[in-house]
Formats: sequence, C-alpha cells, structure tokens
Amino acid sequence: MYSLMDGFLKNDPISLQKDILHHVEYTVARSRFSFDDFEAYQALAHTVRDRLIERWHDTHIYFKRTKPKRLYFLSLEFLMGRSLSNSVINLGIEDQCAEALNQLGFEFEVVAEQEGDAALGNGGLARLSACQMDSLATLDYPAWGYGLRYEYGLFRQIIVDGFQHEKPDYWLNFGNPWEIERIHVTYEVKFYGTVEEVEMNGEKQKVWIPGETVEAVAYDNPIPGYGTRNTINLRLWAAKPSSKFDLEAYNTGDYINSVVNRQKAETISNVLYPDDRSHQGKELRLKQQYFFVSASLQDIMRRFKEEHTNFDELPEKVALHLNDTHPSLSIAEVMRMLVDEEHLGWHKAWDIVCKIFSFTTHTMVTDGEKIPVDLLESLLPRHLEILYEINFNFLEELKKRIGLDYSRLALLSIVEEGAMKSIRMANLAIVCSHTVNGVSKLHLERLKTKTFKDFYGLYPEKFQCKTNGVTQRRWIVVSNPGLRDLISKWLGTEAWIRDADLLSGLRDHLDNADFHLEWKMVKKVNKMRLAEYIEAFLTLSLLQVSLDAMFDVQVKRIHEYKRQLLNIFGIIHRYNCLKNMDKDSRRKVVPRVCIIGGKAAPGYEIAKKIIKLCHAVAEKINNDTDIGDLLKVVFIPDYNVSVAELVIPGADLSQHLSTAGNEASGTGNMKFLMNGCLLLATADGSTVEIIEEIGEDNLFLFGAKVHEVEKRRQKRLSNLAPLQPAKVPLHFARVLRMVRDGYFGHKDYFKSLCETVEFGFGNDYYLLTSDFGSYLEAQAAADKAFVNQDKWTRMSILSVAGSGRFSSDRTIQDYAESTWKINPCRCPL
Ligand code: 26M
Repeated sequence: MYSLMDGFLKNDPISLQKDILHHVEYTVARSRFSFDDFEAYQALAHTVRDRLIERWHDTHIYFKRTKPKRLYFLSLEFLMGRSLSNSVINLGIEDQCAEALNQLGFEFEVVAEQEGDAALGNGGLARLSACQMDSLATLDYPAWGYGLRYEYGLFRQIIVDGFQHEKPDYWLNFGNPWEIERIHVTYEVKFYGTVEEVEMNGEKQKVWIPGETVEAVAYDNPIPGYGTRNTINLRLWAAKPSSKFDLEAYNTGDYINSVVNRQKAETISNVLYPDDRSHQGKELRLKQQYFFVSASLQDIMRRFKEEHTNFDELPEKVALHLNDTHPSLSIAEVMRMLVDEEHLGWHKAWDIVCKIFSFTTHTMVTDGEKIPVDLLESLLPRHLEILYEINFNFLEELKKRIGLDYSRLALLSIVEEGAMKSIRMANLAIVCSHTVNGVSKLHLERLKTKTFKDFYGLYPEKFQCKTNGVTQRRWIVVSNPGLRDLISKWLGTEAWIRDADLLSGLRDHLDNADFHLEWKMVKKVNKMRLAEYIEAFLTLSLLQVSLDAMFDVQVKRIHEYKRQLLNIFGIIHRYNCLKNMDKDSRRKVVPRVCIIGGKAAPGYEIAKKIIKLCHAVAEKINNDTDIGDLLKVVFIPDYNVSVAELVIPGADLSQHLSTAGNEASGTGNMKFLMNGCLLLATADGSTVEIIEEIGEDNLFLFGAKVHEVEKRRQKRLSNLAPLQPAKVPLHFARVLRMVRDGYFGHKDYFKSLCETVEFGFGNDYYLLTSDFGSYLEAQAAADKAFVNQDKWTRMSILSVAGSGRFSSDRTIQDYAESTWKINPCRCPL
C-alpha cells in the first residue's frame, strides 16, 4: 500500500495521506473511517518514521562505505522532548503533512499536541545533548549518540496545595513510535565476581570472572538533519535478563526464584536519577553507568573491528566524547578491553586511550562526582585495579615533574584517600582526555583559575572553551512558527535555519515601522497562546491575565544558586509598593504577569520550600482585588521541553538571576534571546557573551560581578553575628520579615528558608541581600523600557539579530574541528 517512488516513499500530500490511513488500519488497528486525534498522531508518527528509516539506512550505508572518523557522544541524559514537529520540519514535509491531515479532518497542531515528552534527562546538560544531536545531523557529521533508555524519565511534578509532589513518568505507556527495537543488537554486561591471574603464552594475565550478567538491547532513535538527507542515530540501551540466569535455575531447580532474579536485571535501566548530589555513592547509579559504558563500547569496538584490524588506527577513526563525568568509567573499560581482551601491552593501550577521549564539564563546583572504592571493589573489581594502575602511573609521572610535593600530589590524585576512599571521576577524565572543555568563557576561566587550577598548571593545552548553543530549528522554527515566517520574509531567505549568523541581517530593518508592527503582532499571538494555556490549565486559580501586561518569566530547575527566591522577594516588594501607591501613580505602573516554573529535586528541601512560597505569594496577590491586573503571579507546573516551547515565545522578559560564578553557562537565556525576549540577568555564564553580542544597553544587567562575589562573601562573614539590621537594605528586611512573620501563612515551614539568607544561619551565601537593590533597579529599568514600546521592540529585534553565535551549530562545528577532528560526511541524494 505504500506510496513508493524509485524505491523511496513519496512526500506529496496524497501519498502521505495514503500512508497515514495505512498505518491507522494496520499499525494502530483502528478503522480508517473512525479514529481520534491521538490515533491520527500515532499513524502520522509511523508515516514519518518510515521516511526517517529510509534516510537512516542511506546515511549508515554511506558512512560504512566511506569509513570516516566517527564521533561517539556518550551521555547518560538526553532531553529530546517531542519528535513529530521537529521531524517533519527537518524532513521538509511540514506543509504536506498538514494538508494530508486537513483533508482527513484533522489539524496538525492539535495532532502534534498528542505526543508526550521524552524526558530522559534532568535539565541543562540533557537538553544540550539533544540540541547537539540536531546540529551533528544537520552539519552532516558522522556521529552517534549513546544513552540509556530509561523506562521512567524525569519525574512529573504535580502541585497539591502549593507543594510539589513527584509522580513517575512512565512515558512508554502508549508506545513510542520513534524508536526501533533492535532485538539482535544485544551485548552481555557483566558485574561483580573476582579477578584471577592466569598464565597465557608464558605471561601472567589478569582475568575477570564476573558473577552476574545482564543483557543490553539496543533501541535506535533516528535523528534527522535539516536540509540534508543525513539522519544519524541515537542508540539507547535497555537492560534485559540474560539467558545465563536460566542455566543457574536449571542447576539449582529453583525456578520461581530465578524468574524473580531475572526481573532484577531490568531495574538497571528503569529509572533516571534526579540531579541530586545526595544520590552519589548509590550502587544502582553506578550499575547504570557501567551498563551504559560497557554496552556502548562493545558496540563501538565491534564496528571498529569490522572495518579495521589494527588498534593503532583507533585514534584516527574513533572520537569518544564524555558528556560530563557520568560516563567516565569508559576510560577504565577501554583499557580493560585493550589489555585484557585484545592483549595489547599496558603502555600501548594507554597511549591509544589518551588520544581518543575528550571531556566536557557542566559544573562550576569543585567537589564533583566520586565513586566509593568499596562499591567499585565489589561491583567492578577489575576496573578498580585498572584505575589504581592508571593513578599509580600518573602519580609517578607527576613526581618526575613536580617532585615529592605530597599535598599537591594528594590534590591531583585520581584516588581520594580518607574516611571514604573514592575515585574522583573529574580527575580521571582530565588525566585521560586530550581536551577538557568549559561551556562558556567564564566557566573556562573558572576551571583554569579555581576548579581545576592544578590540572591547568600541568596541562594548559588541554583546556578549551566551547560556549554552549541551542538549535534554532527547535527553539524558533518548531516553537515559534510566527517568528520563523517573519524572519524569513524580512531576510528574504530561509537560509538562517542552517546558518544562524544570517539573523544579523535583521538589523537592516531596525527602523522599519512595518517590520516593528509585524514583530509586535507575532509576540502578541504568542502571548495569547500562553495566556490561554495559563487560563485553561491552571483552572484552580481561575486566573485571567491581561495581554497588555509584561509577561515576565523565570523557568528552570529550582536551585538556591539560581535565586528564584530573589524573584519572589522582588514580587513581594512590588506588591508592597502597589499597596502604598495612590490612584494616580498606579495608572503609570506597568502591569506584570510573573511566571515561575521548574522542578525541585525530590530530596532538596529548600528548593521545595521555594515552590511553596511561590504559591503562597501568588494566592495572596492574585486574590487581592485592590491589585487587579497590575500584578499576577503564576506557577507553571511540570516545566518540561514542550512547556518551554510554549512559554518561551510568549515571554516579554526573562530572568537569569544566578549569583555570578555559579551558572556554568545557562542555555535558557539563549532560547529567550532567539525569541526576542529581553533578558534581566547577572553577568554569569554565557550571559557575559550575550552582552558581547548585543551590548549592555539591550538587556537589564544587575548584581555583583564574579570578582566581587568572593569579596562580598568575606565581608558578610566578618559582619557575622549578631544580626546587623543596619547592613540589610530596608526593602529587603521588610520583605523578609513578611515571610518570616507569616504574612503569607506557613510561618514555621518558611523559617528555614528565611534562614538561608539570614546572618548567623545560612549567611546569605548566594548574596540576595547585597544584590537586591541592584535587582530592583534593573526591574525598574525594564518597566521604563516597556512603556516605550518602540524602544522595547528595537531591543527585542537586536536580541534575535545577535543570537546567531548561540546556535549549537556553531558549538558543534567548533568541537568537530578543534576537538574531535571529524569531517562532514554528506550522504548523497
Ligand atoms: C548527579 C548525581 C546523580 C544523578 C544525576 C546527577 C546529575 C545529573 C545531571 C548531575 C548534574 C547534571 O546536570 C548538570 C547540568 O545540567 N549542568 C548544566 O549544564 C548546562 C549545559 O552545559 C549549563 O548550561 C548549565 O549552566 C549547567 O548547570
């Protein structure tokens, strides 16, 4: 029944329609005369999937034939969100699909809304991986992504009475049309057991006798590029019981127990760990990491060995990228494979390993991931030996370079001695990688001067900056079609979708009144969409928001360093000001809708209290008839990729409030920038580079700069106890007192939250007190600019025009050329 042409599926609306109906009948098993929006989604998804598979095959046949150097991007997290819109846009069949559906009585937007998010990651790092996959495909790089197929993605957040509750995200419940199960691509992954020494060819050789085996099954997720036939693969592993268990059961005759034990294997890839440092040292997390590493590397080595016989060629053919420290057991695993299984000498293997790994860190904090030695000893005994040997050799080399400076040696060592002996994964990754990347200029500077200062002294050439970027395909084309059309119309081309630098051409129309008008109209429509969402889904609060108000948004994971508390305190202050104003002054006030969204890690108490405070303040203000439309506060629950696609285009202002020196990069700021939303931000992470592009005048900057932060912290501490009310700005003290004294209820519950910013307690580590004045000034500047819509629109246009540098295409091209040394490999049409 398929609409084939020259062996390829056809993409005209009639052929697409035929294929949709075919899938309604034979895949979804519904009558072609009666199916609903969800079934239409399933059928269309399968129709698109067929086309992805064709391209996927062609791409891989082409890669196999041309044997380019391949990049393997290893990440425990990918936040892909929805796939349908993104796929049809990248395949260039958007209009045809819409038409096909229309004729069947469906609307594309409504059908696309049926899809749930693939949320196999926590936040910034995971969404970055997804953006980078899109760029790798679009730029024709011969790359593979490897990850885990969690059955439960990031928890769903529901709000009950203003409190966050977590619900499991069993995302595979309704099937996943975007994956292809490869029942024949499986590998055994081994755990536990002992290491023994045996004689082989007259030489002593270590052999690992594992105690448990599970099977990894591949699930392939095609990633289509835009404006190219190239479609690369994201291979995710799922754990299945190995047939080895059966043998045991047969021997012991304990059938029931063996089935129960088999079930345990599947728990390995069951659930994504929320980003919560307290989870460190958990055996299951370590098992996940090794399961992922072992399956991926067996697959990679198998592919290499199919094409090559000599491991000397490995560095010319394979680049392995470590997305943070999470997959860095790979280093020990490659050593084990080369030494124990391929029988290469240690030094030869080491030489190869040092040429294939690169590493990106996504954090500013010094005490990174550590794995307790006890845990490794039982779970991966051979790997522990290998890690010790790597460390021994490293320390010996080090002694030659720096002498017997034991305190320095201890700092640099991969093994941390002490009460809980552990492996420092960051140290391991740095020692073994040829490149260590920071995710913004400021981040790299920190790595060099603080976090990894001593390593920088040793290997200055390894440290590089690869400022993050986001894909304009998802963050403009998919999520903001109005802006997409407007940009293409005024630039006279769609080429910016593959080359974001062309966005700078918008500056040519900066003073064009028609352009301004259309620009404002696009924003208005997006605000309408967002307002509808708020009104429809947040029915409990019966909230109506005015489209004339400034939509002011802060959406990101809830964390003290991101300072959502500063935002809430600012809102309370605004409320106080409004209450004290006479009618005349009120008329001049810019109405605001303050929107906050984000998840708190389940074990992060203070973050959860911030969410509750947000709701308590919203309840008070939204129900104050005296305030009306002048100020509304909205908490958007369950913030995720698809909610972001709705919220970001509809925002006027977005807030990025991290205390300078804490946000490695931030990528939300880039998404807002691309959507013509003005930023109110500290000079942290990548915002510093956004300022370089658009100039200080085109955003609202506030707060202490990185170099001032340390000084202020010192000062705070020397001012310590007893409380020095005189040192606390009046406005801040007043707001704090209101929360403290129970003005928003829940006095006892909010006590510990207040204490984080009080002296003698949390000592205001994130400097809310000292940044508050400057924050309010920036807010006032934003209000003032908003009144002058002409000025606002100019700033908005300049934001989009300056966003080209923050495309992940730029980041990926830089990685490809200077770190991975890979070349584009474009599959011919
Ligand atoms: C740790 C332990 C156990 C389970 C999970 C984790 C864990 C998972 C994700 C820890 C950190 C994780 O992600 C960190 C992250 O998202 N960092 C952000 O990365 C972005 C992309 O580079 C940056 O823009 C952000 O500034 C940075 O915070």
